[in-house]
Amino acid sequence: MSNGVRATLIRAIVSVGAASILAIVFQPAAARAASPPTPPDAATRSPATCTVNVETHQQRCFTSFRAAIRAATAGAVTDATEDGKYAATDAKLTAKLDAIGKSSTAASVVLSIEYSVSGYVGDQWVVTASSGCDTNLDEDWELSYVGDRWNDTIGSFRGYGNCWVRHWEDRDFRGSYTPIQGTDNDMGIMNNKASSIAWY
Ligand SMILES: [Ca+2]
Ligand SMILES: [Ca+2]
Repeated sequence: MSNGVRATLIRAIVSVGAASILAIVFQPAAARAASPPTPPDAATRSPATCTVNVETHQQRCFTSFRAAIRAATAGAVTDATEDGKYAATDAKLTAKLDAIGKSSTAASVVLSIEYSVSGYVGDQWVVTASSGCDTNLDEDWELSYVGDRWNDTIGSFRGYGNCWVRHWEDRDFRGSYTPIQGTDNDMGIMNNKASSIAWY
């Protein structure tokens, strides 16, 4: 084994060790029981564009991101892009979803949009609720399991309204977790690992 290979191997081992220590140190406070979301009927389109409601756990998949956003906002936003690529960096869409998220009269609000790939690309999963997040950093909504379709796939996300988001490595808010963030285009060691999520 050359010195270069050995150094790389040692770095890899140290890196894994650090991740394990993080997993041990950052244990969530409590596990909360809830049934997982039901699987979507048509999530095979690529990229898949689906919605989930955190209260009913109902998932629906759509033929375009525009249609998904129309449904997620109960018809309030009809002009999102067709494919949803980089939607997290779309200032006009962000302003509309932020306003709906902070509204007390909206029928359906978007808590966050989760992407299967870092950089806000890949499959899109639009998370909705009947109301948004408040301005206190207490927990407002949670999913104890993201469901088999989205488990270990999330690579980037953006929260809307007042919502900030935390992702856990394991279901029931266990294992390593991300900081509470408004958005993240690269989830680092938590890339493709999230199994439960909470919104604050
Ligand atoms: Ca996981
Ligand atoms: Ca809150």
